[in-house]
Amino acid sequence: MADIHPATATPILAEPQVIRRADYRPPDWWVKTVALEFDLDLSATKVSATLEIERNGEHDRPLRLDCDGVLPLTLTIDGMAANWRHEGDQIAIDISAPTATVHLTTTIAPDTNTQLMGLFASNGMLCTQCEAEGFRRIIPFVDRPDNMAVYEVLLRADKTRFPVLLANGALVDSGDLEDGRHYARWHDPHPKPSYLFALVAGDLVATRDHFTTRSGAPVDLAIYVRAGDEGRTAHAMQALKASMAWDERVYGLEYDLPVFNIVAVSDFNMGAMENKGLNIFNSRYILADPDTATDYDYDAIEGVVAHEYFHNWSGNRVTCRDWFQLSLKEGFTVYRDQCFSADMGSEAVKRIEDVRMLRATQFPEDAGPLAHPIRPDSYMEISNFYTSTIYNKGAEVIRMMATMAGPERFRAGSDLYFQRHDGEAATCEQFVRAMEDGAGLDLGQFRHWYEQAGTPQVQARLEHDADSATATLHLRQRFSPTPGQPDKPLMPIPLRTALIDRDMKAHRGEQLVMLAQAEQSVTFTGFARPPVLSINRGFSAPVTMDVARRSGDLLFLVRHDDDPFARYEALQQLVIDRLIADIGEEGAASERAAGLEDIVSVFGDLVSDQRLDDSMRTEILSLPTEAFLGEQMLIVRPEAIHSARRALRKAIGTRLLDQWRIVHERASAVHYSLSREARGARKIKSLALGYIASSEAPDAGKIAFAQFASADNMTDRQGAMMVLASMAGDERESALDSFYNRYQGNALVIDKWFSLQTSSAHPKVYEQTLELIQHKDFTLTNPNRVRALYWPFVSNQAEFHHASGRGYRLLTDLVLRLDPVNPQTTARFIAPLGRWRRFDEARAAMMRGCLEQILAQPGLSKDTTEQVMKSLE
Ligand code: 0A1
Ligand code: ZN
Repeated sequence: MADIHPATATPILAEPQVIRRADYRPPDWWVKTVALEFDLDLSATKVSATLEIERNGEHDRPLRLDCDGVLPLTLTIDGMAANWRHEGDQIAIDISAPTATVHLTTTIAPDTNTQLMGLFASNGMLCTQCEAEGFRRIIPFVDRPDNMAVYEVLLRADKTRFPVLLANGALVDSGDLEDGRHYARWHDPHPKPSYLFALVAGDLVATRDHFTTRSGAPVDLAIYVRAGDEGRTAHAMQALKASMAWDERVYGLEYDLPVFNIVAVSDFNMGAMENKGLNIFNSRYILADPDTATDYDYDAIEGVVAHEYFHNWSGNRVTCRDWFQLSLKEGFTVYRDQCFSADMGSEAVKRIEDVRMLRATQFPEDAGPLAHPIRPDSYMEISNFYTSTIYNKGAEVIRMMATMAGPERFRAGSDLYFQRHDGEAATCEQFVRAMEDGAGLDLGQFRHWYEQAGTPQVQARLEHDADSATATLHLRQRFSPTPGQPDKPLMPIPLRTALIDRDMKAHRGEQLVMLAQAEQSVTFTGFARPPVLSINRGFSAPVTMDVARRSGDLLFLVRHDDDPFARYEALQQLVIDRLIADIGEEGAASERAAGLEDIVSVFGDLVSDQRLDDSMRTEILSLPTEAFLGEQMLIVRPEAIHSARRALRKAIGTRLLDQWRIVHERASAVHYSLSREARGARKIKSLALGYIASSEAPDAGKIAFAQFASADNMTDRQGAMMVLASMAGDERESALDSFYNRYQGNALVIDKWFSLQTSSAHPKVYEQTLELIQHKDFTLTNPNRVRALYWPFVSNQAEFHHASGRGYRLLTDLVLRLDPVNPQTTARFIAPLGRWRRFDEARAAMMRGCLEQILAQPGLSKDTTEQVMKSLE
């Protein structure tokens, strides 16, 4: 008689293992089809699965199924009860036939699933998150992306509590059952990996629309939200339709199912998930109306909706062979969504935003203990590799290929990639090969971008020879060691370059200079006078540039460069140089004062420069963050950075006060709309308000409060609130209270209320943060709320790195409390402590002490353990 093991609640405990890319082997058994039946219930959902499996090649190895906290209650092979045994975090079953039907059942408890992986409950609804390894928390399975199967899913549930039942693909049948229950059967014809499986059950309302693909196929579109939220889905729907049309126009890619469903949930670890035909979104990336969402939120929604939609091809039709290839789908899809957003709005502003994000998140990651290549070599917990490196640097690597190929050849490369690999689980190497063959690029040396971590440093110097009327550009590339990679091969670095004539204030055309050697020189002819170097235009390569310049060149570029990114960059560099000199008290005081004059005067010119639109103007006139300034220093000095930046803001605010007032008034007269002009006006309005406040003008609080009180949209309200939150006085308290009361019950706006306070420059921000942790609306079970409170505090450099170490302790306390609830979200908070090498000895010792304290916590999750161990190495 077969031994049927009872399911147990005991987790399978295995030592965290290091998984290596070099060890990849295809699975021993393929699961070809999956038939799932769910009896859905918040506390006990019963799952029954029938899997058609097929031996992969000649061998006698057992079928191995991955499990996480769930074991089969019953298991049969071809109708006969079967034995299974534990092997680490898998179960193994001996099977003699080459093909077999596996039937198994499990029971799971969604309402205690606070990790939000697998099947979980959120506000009374049920939904899944299976990427990367959540499916194994529903049933034991060959839970790896190279196993692609066809799924049929039958959902049964109480009709009153769960009137909506959704899964991947298309609805094939539905109806009522006895006892107030009902069912829905869904079929997805496209073979897919288990990480793209999804189901949703709940009391939801749908906003519906239609799209007809360019070959004439009709698609029903729906966005499901909780009752009451349906008035906030129009923008997301608009973005979805625009994305569908854009992918047809730009990549020739059409949608491939008769339905496309989106569901918004409030408890979600990440932004959104591209499950085939059933995207599940963090509600913050769906819900928007002018009263509750800022212009920034509108853009984020457009970008994330597009990102998930684009995954239908770059991710779903062509998926990843293994998780080391994650950037194959993520880097490419981020690049695609960046280009989409650039097309929908301003290309120049979008590029600046993307580079700012890269520098704020990816550069520090690449310079610290968690640095890894965009195609990593090993990991312990794959959830830790959904990083800015995989996503944003991954996108930069694709962008470099696009720059080298030009639009037409790049499209030929991507066409070939989709043709060759449609329906497959592919690798980064296959993408590169398709680009070589389709776009005609030689990417031999370029492959190093996939292999090595760290941000390359490029030094540039322009040498002029009056006799020969030539200018020679001398370039060098350098790399700093990163964990496990002490020496690095050279990489080809595409640098869009122009030499600007000092008299004409123009150049004769841009050139793509490929820096492929350690040192390289390029000579340009026909320059009687030394031109001004404009390099890495549009940020064509994700590198740091160290350019030897004559004094005045940066000012010249701010005024005359025709590349908007280069213009922005020149002013940022000017400001950074100024601040770093102030912090280090470098140079004579008189020189520093002259430098300040230059900055104030160029800011003054740009405030009213007719060539700039308000959105671009705001980008250019925003100062670099304290954290970014810290990145420029070997040892970060938080207080000195804070006061130098504050002093510069004050000087710019005070000296240009009249201009800021004029801008603020001008922008305040523009009525609310989503037009570019109106959005630009709102953006510059709050920037101007910020400078007015920095000037410490006596009426600043009054102006800010007036903007707050008269605002008819969230952009203006939040912009004013940000300024008020950093001020002392009644206006602050009264605005915060009125904001809270107005939006009580709207979780996304209450998130803003938390963030506004913990990001402020108020002298009591630490004490206020402690109070907010105790607030009745704070909870550890909602990732948005946790991030809303803690991220701004942790990113507030001067506060988090307070010399007493209190900021570190506050974060450590969070980590220890959150880890048992939600390890994935917890692990993301380790990186700020991992930057200890960049701080003075006293701070470094305290940061390390906190990491050690975390590591000593019994039962610490694999996610957090990996990040802490790497941070201490
Ligand atoms: N593939 C998604 C990101 C994602 C990854 C893991 C998740 O698990 C919690 C959720 C979402 C994307 O790139 O949009
Ligand atoms: Zn993605």
